[in-house]
Amino acid sequence: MLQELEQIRTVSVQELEAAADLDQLEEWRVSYLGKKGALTQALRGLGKLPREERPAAGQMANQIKLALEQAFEERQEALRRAALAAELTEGAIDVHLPGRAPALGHLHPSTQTLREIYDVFAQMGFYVLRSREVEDDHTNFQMLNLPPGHPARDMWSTFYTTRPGVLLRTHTSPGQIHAMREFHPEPFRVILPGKCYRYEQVTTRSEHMFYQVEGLVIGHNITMADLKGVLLQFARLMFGPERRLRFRPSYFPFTEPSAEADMDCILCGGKGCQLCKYTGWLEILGCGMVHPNVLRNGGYDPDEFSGFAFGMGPERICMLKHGIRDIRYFFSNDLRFLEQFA
Ligand code: 2NL
Repeated sequence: MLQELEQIRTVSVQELEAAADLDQLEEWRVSYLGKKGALTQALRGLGKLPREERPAAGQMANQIKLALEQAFEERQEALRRAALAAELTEGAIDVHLPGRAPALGHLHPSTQTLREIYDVFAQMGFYVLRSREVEDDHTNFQMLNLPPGHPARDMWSTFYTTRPGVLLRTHTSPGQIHAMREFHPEPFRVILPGKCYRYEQVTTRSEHMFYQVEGLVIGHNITMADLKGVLLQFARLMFGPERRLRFRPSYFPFTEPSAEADMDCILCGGKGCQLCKYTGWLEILGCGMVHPNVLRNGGYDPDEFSGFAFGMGPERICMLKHGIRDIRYFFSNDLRFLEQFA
């Protein structure tokens, strides 16, 4: 019996040290200290021993029981600590790692160009106004000296809605009508940026949605000289202090006379190159003196007031500035293009 107990002591201590986790430790506890465990069985077997052997065996069995219980608790404590340490290491955050930089967005190239344009005209005292994109035929065409059937309406391929007379504006000019009706009879100068829509073939030079910036100045004794001075200042602030402009006669129904403004080529300075198609000039905007009918429609007496107006495409301005060859890059959301403006 004593030998048997000694055997239990040796083997159980070895096995206890081999228990690698709390599950194995529990198995160990059941197999030695549990109700059917080896030591418990041995203690039960004491009664069957001859009377004289009982005290020594009983003492030893109790010693072993106490020793094993203590060893169990120590091992349990050690394993618990190890498990906690492992958990902390696994889930640990390494505060020394460099952070992940958040992806910062930036303004769209059209918006950046618009803001450069606002800056230039703000310096010359222009307000920036905005107006609706869904218009009526009356304001988009008729008030701008384009009555129904007027051949110049062919210049604007229009997106009509299912409601008669309601359309997507083809230019920002209807916003200028709203401006005149709000400001009259006071003189004013505004620029009016915004999206415009045209039902036409998309090419490298034209989109069905694009921005326009229109300017309008109404006052007493406003002349073509004012128009030329303002637009030259615009070209120089936008493209460089040496820029020159030339004005070519043109036609718009809402201005008379009308002109196209060309700027000397920013690449070759007028000598002729691929960018200016060997003309030395780049077309940057259309302009003219406000037609008397349009002044009248806006609430101004053409005998007392005069004004000039101009319109430009910021995408075109941006393309010239950065040598972009295809307008479709602007609204096709290709990040390889857009991120160059970060
Ligand atoms: C172009 C030409 C232009 C205007 C827009 C305008 C507006 C009113 C009265 C008179 Cl309310 N004119 N706007 C005038 C001349 C040219 O735009 O080629 N834009 C891209």
